[in-house]
Formats: sequence, structure tokens, C-alpha cells
Amino acid sequence: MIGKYDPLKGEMRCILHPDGRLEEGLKPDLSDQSVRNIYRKMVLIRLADQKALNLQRQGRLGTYAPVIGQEAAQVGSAQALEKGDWVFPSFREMGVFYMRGAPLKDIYLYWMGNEAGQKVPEDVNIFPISVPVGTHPLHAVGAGWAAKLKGEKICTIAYFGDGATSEGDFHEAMNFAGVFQTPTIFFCQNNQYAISVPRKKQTAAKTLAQKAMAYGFAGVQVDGNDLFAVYAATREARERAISGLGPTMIEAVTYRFGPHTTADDPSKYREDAEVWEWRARDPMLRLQGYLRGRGLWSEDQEAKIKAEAEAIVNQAIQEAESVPPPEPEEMFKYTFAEMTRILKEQLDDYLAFLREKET
Ligand SMILES: Cc1ncc(C[n+]2csc(CCOP(=O)(O)OP(=O)(O)O)c2C)c(N)n1
Repeated sequence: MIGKYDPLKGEMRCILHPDGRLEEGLKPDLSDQSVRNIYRKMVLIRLADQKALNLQRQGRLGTYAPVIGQEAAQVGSAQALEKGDWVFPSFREMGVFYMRGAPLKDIYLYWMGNEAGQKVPEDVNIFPISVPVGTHPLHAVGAGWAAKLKGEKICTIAYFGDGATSEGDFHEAMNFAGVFQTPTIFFCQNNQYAISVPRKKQTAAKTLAQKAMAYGFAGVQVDGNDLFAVYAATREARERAISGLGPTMIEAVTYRFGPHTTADDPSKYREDAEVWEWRARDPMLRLQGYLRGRGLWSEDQEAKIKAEAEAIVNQAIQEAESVPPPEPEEMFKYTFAEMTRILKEQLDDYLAFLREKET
């Protein structure tokens, strides 16, 4: 399907429409049981996301970048990956971290300001959060190239936003991936804004997916609020990657319902009417509608799923909050395996300051 939808014409892949109708001749490549499990995870992610926001407002968590509205893009793509694949996230991928198996407690711990929260278990192939916008697609390409040279049948995937496509590093990564045919997926969550900059001001290109064409590989635009379309596109991109067909760029067209981060006030740069228009395309409600249509959803089940999620999330928050705060010395030691000279000097200064304070 990837070659079938021309990004230059703005053709967008959709399987499950906002009104719950399936595109004619198409159906999800997922069993009912899988869809139910995925929906359950989406409910948990939305709740965990909302709680992170609440905790920040209560002063119990630092700055946070909400996921709400982008659950299908994150969950659908992560679901299409295999365990050995490597994920290179930006800063908004709480849903992807959870899907990969990162403990929820550690996700909260990180946003509470403790870097230990980024130490994922050994078998969870996800890199640390990249706050610098657009730098990590290069890492994904490098890792993909290494995997290719080693003959490993895995793919690497970089998650980034529409704003990142204006960064030089993004273009270097795309170029390198095209030249060396690395098994890399460039997964762009086009949530329509880079903080206050709307997508229209980001690029004069009709779509972001078409940028792949300039680098000699496939790009496809999918409805990012359609779990099935995101899953199918990522699955296909992965197949292409591991069978030596090189990189793919996926532009998942979605919307950020909430603020850019907890430090942002979106009412300063966008109209409520626009938000409500997108709210009608809520990825969760769409999936819920699908399940209901198949007799796989009820109010009772929903209440049960929510209660289970609530217990899991509350437990994770409690565990994260019971971890003692890190020693300030750790910030000098965290970045490199061996501290650089300048960091050592800064640590010495800090220790001298502590000694002075004690006397
Ligand atoms: C290299 C760099 N420049 C600027 C920033 C400040 N900044 C943080 S997030 C952001 C916007 C990112 O927008 P986008 O890539 O669309 O991702 P989104 O936040 O919408 O998920 C900017 C400019 C940064 N973190 N890194």
C-alpha cells in the first residue's frame, strides 16, 4: 500500500474513518482479541498521561509533554514493531515507552526529575528521550546501518514531530538513510504544531511524507488517529526494512489536544473551534466505536478497564514518589561513562561548596 498513496497529491491512507466506518475493501490486520488488548492499553496511556498533567499542576512532577490525541499514532506504530527493533523517541512518546515495556514507574520517575527513570530494562530496546528536536533520527539511521552491516533482521524507528522536519539533522538523516538504504522508519507525528508554529508555517511542501521522495525512498501519509492505518503502514515499512528495501517515512496526521508541554498555553495561538473539530476525530472514541459495532464493548467493560488502569497507574505513581530524590552530584556523573575534565572540575567546585556550607 505504501506506493499506492501519493503524498505529492496529498493522498492519505485511512482504514477506520472517524464515523466508525471501514474503508471499502479494507479491514484491520489485527484479531478482535488484539484490538481489545490495544484499546485497553490506550485507555491506560490516556489515564497515565492525564495523571502526569495533574501531578505537574500539583507540583509533584516537572515539565511534561502530553500525548493526548496522539494515542493511535503511538500505540499503532509501536504495536507493529518486534522486540529486537530499536526505537529512538523524542520527548512526547510516553505511549511508545509503555508499549515497548518500559515500567510506568520509571516513566514517571524521569518526569519527576530523576534520570534513573530512563534506565530501561536490558531487553527493552528504546533509547533515552531526545529533548533536542530532530537530532535522534541520525542515531536511528546509524543504528540501522550497523544492523544492516551485521546482517540483523531488525529495523530502527525514529519518532519526531512536524517541527523536527525543519531541522538540518533530519535532512542529513534522511539523506544518509536513502544513500545507504538503512532499515529505518522515520515516523513523523504531524500534530499540526511545533509549540506555537502551525504546520503551514513549517514548510511550503504539501505533505511532510513527500520529503522522502527527495531522498529516493518511499513516504506515506496516514490518518494518525486511525489505529489500523498506522499499524498497517508501520508493519509494511518494517517488512520493507528487514527485506532490504530500505527506509520509509510515515507521516501520521494527528492533533495535539493539549498544550505543547505543561509550560505552554495553547489558547494564545489556536482557536477552541479547531480543537473541537479535531476532538471529533478522537482516536480512542474511533476505536471504541469500532469495538462497539462488533459487540466487543460495553459500559460495564469500559468501567472495568478504567478501574484496572487507575489501580496500575496509581501504584506506579506511588512507587515513583517513594524513590528518594537523586543526589545533586549525580548530574555530573550521568552523561558520560567517564566524566570529562570540565565536569570533574564542576563536581569539585560543587563538593567544595558543600564543605564550605557545612563549616
Ligand atoms: C534543537 C532544538 N531547538 C529548539 C528546541 C525547543 N523546542 C522544544 S520542542 C519544540 C517544538 C517541536 O515541535 P515538533 O517537532 O513538531 O514536535 P511536537 O512538540 O509537536 O511533538 C522546540 C522548538 C529544542 N528542544 N531543540
